[in-house]
Amino acid sequence: FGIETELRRAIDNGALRLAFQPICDLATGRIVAFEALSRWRTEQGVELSPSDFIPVAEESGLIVPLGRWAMAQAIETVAEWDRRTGGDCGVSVAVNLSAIQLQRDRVATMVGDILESHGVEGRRLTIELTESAIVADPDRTAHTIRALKELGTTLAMDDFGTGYSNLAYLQKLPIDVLKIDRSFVSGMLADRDKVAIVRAILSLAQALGMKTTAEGIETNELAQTLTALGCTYGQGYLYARPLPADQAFRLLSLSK
Ligand code: G
Ligand code: G
Ligand code: NA
Ligand code: MN
Repeated sequence: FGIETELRRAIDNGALRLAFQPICDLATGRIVAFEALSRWRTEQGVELSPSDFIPVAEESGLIVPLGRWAMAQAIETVAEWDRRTGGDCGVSVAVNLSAIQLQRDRVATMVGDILESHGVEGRRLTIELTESAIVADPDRTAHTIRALKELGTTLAMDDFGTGYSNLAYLQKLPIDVLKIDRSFVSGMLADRDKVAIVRAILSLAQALGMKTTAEGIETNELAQTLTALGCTYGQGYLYARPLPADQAFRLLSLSK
């Protein structure tokens, strides 16, 4: 009923869009990737954020077609940017997978099929997972995560430090990147406790041979501090808001 029916129509009718937010190498300032973020403009003209409709999609099972749409759209966009560049456009794309998606063991097959049909290599794709996705069913997800890794994809742990998990999974799973949650990053310059948490995450990642992405960077001062602390990548309004695909490609072209 209601929102669920509308969401089903939105998936079928192309009312969903992806917005792309750049992720930069902090040491060089170069854009290395874009995170694909779903957007839904409803029939009433309201712009809904994923936190409004992903839970509805998960409860109704619509997360399966929605997830397939987002993955296909993101990979197709990179393939399109490659064509326009006349070769490798130089960035990868990051796509979010929710807990329920990760518990479906066919998700790796779905990703592999989409990569293949667009002729895009797995190394051009980062999968963003959350801790809650892993905790929900560790054995099942471990199997799926390894299958995704075998496709050559990069695995990033999103919202790191905000979940309820123990850290044993970091040892067991082939995680490449820890994304430091915005709640620790924004305001850290005026909060010693936040700095302590960020430092601890950076040191943990370094010890485990993982890279780090700081989310929610809004000022140059924050970017400089995080660079000095050894954080690998940065994402936030300082660089750009999530942008329509064409604007994202223009930004990429201008930054070369
Ligand atoms: O763009 P915004 O900050 O509103 O996104 C809110 C959250 O929704 C983000 O944390 C992001 O990880 C998640 N999200 C965005 N797009 C998708 C998507 O296509 N699928 C899933 N599962 N989560 C998404
Ligand atoms: O859950 P995830 O971390 O993937 O969510 C990303 C969300 O954070 C997006 O909805 C995006 O709009 C938002 N976001 C990205 N950069 C910034 C930022 O610098 N400041 C704030 N306040 N929000 C941001
Ligand atoms: Na994310
Ligand atoms: Mn995040």
